[in-house]
Amino acid sequence: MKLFYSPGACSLGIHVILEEIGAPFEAVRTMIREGANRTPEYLAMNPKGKVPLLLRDTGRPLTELPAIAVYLARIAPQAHLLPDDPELAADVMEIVEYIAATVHMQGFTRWARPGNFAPDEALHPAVQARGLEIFQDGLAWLEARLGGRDFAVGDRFSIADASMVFIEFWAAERAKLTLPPHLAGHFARMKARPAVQRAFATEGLAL
Ligand SMILES: N[C@@H](CCC(=O)N[C@@H](CS)C(=O)NCC(=O)O)C(=O)O
Repeated sequence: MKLFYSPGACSLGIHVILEEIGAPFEAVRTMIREGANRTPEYLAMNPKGKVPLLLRDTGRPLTELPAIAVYLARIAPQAHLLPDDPELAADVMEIVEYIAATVHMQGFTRWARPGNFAPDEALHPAVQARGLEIFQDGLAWLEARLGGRDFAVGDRFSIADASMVFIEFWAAERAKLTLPPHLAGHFARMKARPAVQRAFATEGLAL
């Protein structure tokens, strides 16, 4: 398998999952800043021009973080990254989808890429302010949901925890926010995991 990632982008969540399951994969650096996600070769694989992109062993591309996360969890059942219990699996997906669809796309992207939402630069401060509000609402929901527990759902690491890693990273390192206490503890526990450390090291991110 090949993972196309940009350092510190949402692809970090998939990178962590790949390291957790321990399957052989190649991490292909695709710098968004340099437009590597917009070359004809890349667009031929992913016309959306986004990371993460997973090229399966069959050569078929797969996009969208929740879909890739579920795929990886299903092909590596021994890693137990998506619970068998439908109640717990639904709880995991509720978190993964909320992160992907709302906290990321509605919140963080508005703050980081206001031009995607309003071509008029005069509107960018307002777009960014609203994005930050949505992002912070997301952090508050995740904080309450996590409570004093070690993992997002149940008593073991899942694709929900991997998804929380890149949100916590963005909050602490990109937006320079102070993480609320439960998320701060979760982020620290995640960063102590060898798989997370390998993903950060490959992407050149400081722990
Ligand atoms: N809905 C997609 C969103 C992917 C996405 O927006 N990725 C960002 C990086 S975090 C990206 O590739 N941006 C490049 C661009 O918009 O040019 C998913 O969940 O995988």
